[in-house]
Amino acid sequence: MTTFRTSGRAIVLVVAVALTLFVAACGDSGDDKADLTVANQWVKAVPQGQMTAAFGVLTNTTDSDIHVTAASSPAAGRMELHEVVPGVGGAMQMRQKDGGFVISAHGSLELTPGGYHLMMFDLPAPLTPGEDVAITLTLFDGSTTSFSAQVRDFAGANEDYGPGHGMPTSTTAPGA
Ligand SMILES: [Cu+2]
Repeated sequence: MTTFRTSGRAIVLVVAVALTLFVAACGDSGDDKADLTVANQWVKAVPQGQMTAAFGVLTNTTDSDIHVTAASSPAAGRMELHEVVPGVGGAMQMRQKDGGFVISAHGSLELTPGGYHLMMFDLPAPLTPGEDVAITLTLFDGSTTSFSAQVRDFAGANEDYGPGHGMPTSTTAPGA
């Protein structure tokens, strides 16, 4: 019995040490990506509905191209990297950007309504102006960079980041 208890405690200790090392490793890789900066970032307010998009200017301060391969946010069930292209019949349609976004060495990429944007699907709750939304970008090397974007009202252009904008009206996109 005594032997059993001792080995039990030993196992708990080993697990605790392993968890500590794991957390430390994650912390290390999280904050070393200051070479991709984000400016003027914002998210379109959504009083109702489940889709919106985030915009801003991504700037690469390094000597090599940076590829953004994915995005995520606690304010969205899932996110995609989108571009807007002429579709059938000339209407503008948005779709996933093949290979993600590329920000060239010492260059910038503007994410703007009607152009590149960070698409947000399956919002669990409406987004009201003034709210802050956390967004994390994943880069090609697996590292991540996070920022906070303010929710703003936007009704400009003819952009409608809601159901029907070149997308099925179902919130379940194909291939999801
Ligand atoms: Cu989109």
